Amino acid sequence: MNADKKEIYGSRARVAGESLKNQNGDKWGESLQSVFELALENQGPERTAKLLEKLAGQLRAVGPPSSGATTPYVNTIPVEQQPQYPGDRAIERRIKSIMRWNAMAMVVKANSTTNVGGHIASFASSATLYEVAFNHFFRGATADFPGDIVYFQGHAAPGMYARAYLEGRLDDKHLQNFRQELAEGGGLSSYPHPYLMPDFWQFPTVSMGLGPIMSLYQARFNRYLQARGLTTWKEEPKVWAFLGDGESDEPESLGAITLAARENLDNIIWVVNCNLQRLDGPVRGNGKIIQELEGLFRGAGWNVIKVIWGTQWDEIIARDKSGLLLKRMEECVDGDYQKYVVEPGSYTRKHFFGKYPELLELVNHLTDDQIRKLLRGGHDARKVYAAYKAASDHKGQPTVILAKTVKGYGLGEAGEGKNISHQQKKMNEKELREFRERFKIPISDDVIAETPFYRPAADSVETKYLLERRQALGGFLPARKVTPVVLDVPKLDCFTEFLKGTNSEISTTTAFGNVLRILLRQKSISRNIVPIIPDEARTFGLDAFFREIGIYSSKGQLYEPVDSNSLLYYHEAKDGQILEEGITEAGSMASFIASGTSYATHGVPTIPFYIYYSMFGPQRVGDLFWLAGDIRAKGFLLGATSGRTTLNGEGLQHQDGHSLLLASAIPTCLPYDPAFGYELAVIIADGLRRMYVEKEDIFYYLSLYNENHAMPPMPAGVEDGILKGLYKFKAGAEGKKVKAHILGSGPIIQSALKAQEILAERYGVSADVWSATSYKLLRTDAIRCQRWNMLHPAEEPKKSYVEKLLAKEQGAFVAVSDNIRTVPDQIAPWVPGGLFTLGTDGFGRSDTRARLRRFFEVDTESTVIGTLYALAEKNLISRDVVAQSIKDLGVNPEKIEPQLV
Ligand SMILES: Cc1ncc(C[n+]2csc(CCOP(=O)(O)OP(=O)(O)O)c2C)c(N)n1
Ligand SMILES: [Mg+2]
Repeated sequence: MNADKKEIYGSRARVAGESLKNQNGDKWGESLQSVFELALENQGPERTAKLLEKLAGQLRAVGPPSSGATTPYVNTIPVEQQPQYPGDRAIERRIKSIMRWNAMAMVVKANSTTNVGGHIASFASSATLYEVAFNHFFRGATADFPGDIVYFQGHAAPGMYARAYLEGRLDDKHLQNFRQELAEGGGLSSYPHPYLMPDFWQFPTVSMGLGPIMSLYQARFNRYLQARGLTTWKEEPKVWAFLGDGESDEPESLGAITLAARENLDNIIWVVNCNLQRLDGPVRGNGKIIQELEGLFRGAGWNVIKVIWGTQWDEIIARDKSGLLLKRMEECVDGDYQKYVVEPGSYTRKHFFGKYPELLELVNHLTDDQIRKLLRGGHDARKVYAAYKAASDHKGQPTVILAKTVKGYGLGEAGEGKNISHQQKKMNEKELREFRERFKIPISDDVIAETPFYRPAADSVETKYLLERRQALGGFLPARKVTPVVLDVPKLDCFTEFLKGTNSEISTTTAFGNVLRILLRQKSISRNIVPIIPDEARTFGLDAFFREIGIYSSKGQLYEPVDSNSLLYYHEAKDGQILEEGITEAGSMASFIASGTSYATHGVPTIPFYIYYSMFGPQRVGDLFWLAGDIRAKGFLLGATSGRTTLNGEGLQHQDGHSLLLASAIPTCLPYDPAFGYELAVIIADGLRRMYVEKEDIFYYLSLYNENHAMPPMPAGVEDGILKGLYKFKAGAEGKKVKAHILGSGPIIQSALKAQEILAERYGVSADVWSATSYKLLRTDAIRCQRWNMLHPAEEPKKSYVEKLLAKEQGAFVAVSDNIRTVPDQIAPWVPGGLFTLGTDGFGRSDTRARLRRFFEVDTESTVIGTLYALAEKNLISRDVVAQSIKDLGVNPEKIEPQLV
């Protein structure tokens, strides 16, 4: 605006203000309205919004707190700003109807002969939300574009299968075997599971909340990859996440939304399908989920687009000059809106419009049936398109679209809007006929009861249109394609300093830091390494990396850090390598997963090393650990400050003795409990080879401890044993009559080594000390052999590694570790003569390591006593020796028992 105009407007406003001094509120309102309109016209909406925000700020400073978080209960995009719909709505509607049928038929058919379950109502409510995106937004992968990243709502999976069927990617047999994956010829998995359908699904979403949080960290990871020059994309992919309104109650769903705003992630679009219902009933019967979410997202700095009312409402809303309609829309709660779906139009006329008789005039021209069919925004392709377009074009902020829909849309009596609709899996013949009529599916009466699938011919208008749209957008989706990229990973000889041992006493956590430093020096992979830390780098002594490789920050470092004078200052940089996540184990796991799957998502293998407080691993975010297996993530999880007694002062909530067991339950996870630096090097070097050269879809879990001790050189020939889970570390004294074996892990192997000396010196026992690096791997190998033997009784039985290794060993076997006994007990059935285990069952507490180890009976003295007891149990020594040792070693036999029940 030029200066003259500014002057004119300024003085007009002052004059207007003066003349209003003695006026009533209406006049003030009109006047502000005209200033507002003038501002809009001359300054445009964005600048006007800024000005209004500034004024609102001033108001807050002087006046009562204003809610300000929500906008009226109408569509965010006004009709005038709605773009033309670019597609052929009639054909798209037909395609969508066919998908609705097939998605429903798949579930009904499967449940007619089995009890495998499935969901109809979720996709029924979100079909338009997906179809508009499939026909106009989702971009498939091409040579120089990795494809948009889409998190499909898990329960809408039948809809995605129905589309793939029309696209010709799935056939009748697949659909027939929905949820029957073991049927002949294979079947379709219940939900998005890349582990089960590795060419199709990319992102598991069905455990509510995990899709949403992963999508946020994925969008941020995409920025990280670009900032570090690891991509060559023609354009940036968008990350789309579809979630349920009920799902928004999961802390993982909303707990990280500020990250997206803080990082200006305009590459992410969330679509919340607000059908107002979850599984049992309404999401917010007594409130309005859309308004609640709007307030939250706006407060978090997101761009919020509400899609509440369909096109037919436009003229009704336009004719309401009194504001009463909006008042009515706002005072109704979601429970009311749900009721309007299940009742006839006459009910809505009477109870919704009829509350204020003036409103009845607005719908006088509509029949009851027409009132019933007034669409909600999420079912109106034009409204949905407008929202997607605005979201795609929006800059500087993430966008959430809150789309109002009807759960079970189109199911009619069978479950539209009903509280039972989530669980609906069956439909009777009458309901099937109604569905067919409503969506005009050409299926005849004589076969309808069989719910046959319907696919238009390859040369039909529908199929041609659908394929043409996907071709124009780059290809099919979802599709998981792995580009075979092999990394040149370092060999073990890079780690000579570990193989030779160290003179100084260090912990395995420090040893890991040294391994990481060596890896970061390897040109061939250093760029691919992604260190992830949730605010614990100093705890683990890794803070030197801050300066060395920088902390990733999209904004660089806008301030001078307080420690800028020190060598190890807190260094944030636009191309920083470390993902310093702050205190969020869930967010850090989401980053681990984004990095650990970038080989598949982007064809760019990255190697995550996520190091965290062991106790806050699988126990805290176990569902994400499990998902890491499903999604075929690779990388290293490092549970530091591990061990119920090794982390000593922190007490009950921190001292971990069971993560190894929890991690053992994940099929693709290799859990290790290394004792020495060379074991760590062997495991990591081999892990790199298996994951990034052999391309195995596995990941590693390593316990790291913070106790310093000597790191011995690697004995010859133990590599294979380290990797398989057990090897002899130090043979017992020669020339003793009685033989025993102590299996030790982590720092507690030191108890075993000291016990070895005492046993030889005082009790005449030669005890071999073995390093048990992975009980899970030993067990897996053993059960595989056992199973093979069970099924091949006539053949030469196979022997597992642990059986072969221990076959010729004499005497008693004892295991000791800083974990609960169940960890070593995993191999007990295959140890000759059984295994006696010492461990840290029970709650931890704070004290010195020495006292804690005595308390849990994993110290040297308890290991001696335990070994003698195991020998006495086998009648290899007398019980008197055990009694004597208890006295000798000063252990109180009446001491309290650590585990209470
Ligand atoms: C973590 C977790 N808890 C519970 C469930 C069981 N569950 C599956 S769907 C569902 C209701 C979903 O409601 P909503 O998110 O609103 O999705 P809609 O089907 O209504 O679109 C529930 C409770 C789950 N899948 N994951
Ligand atoms: Mg819902």
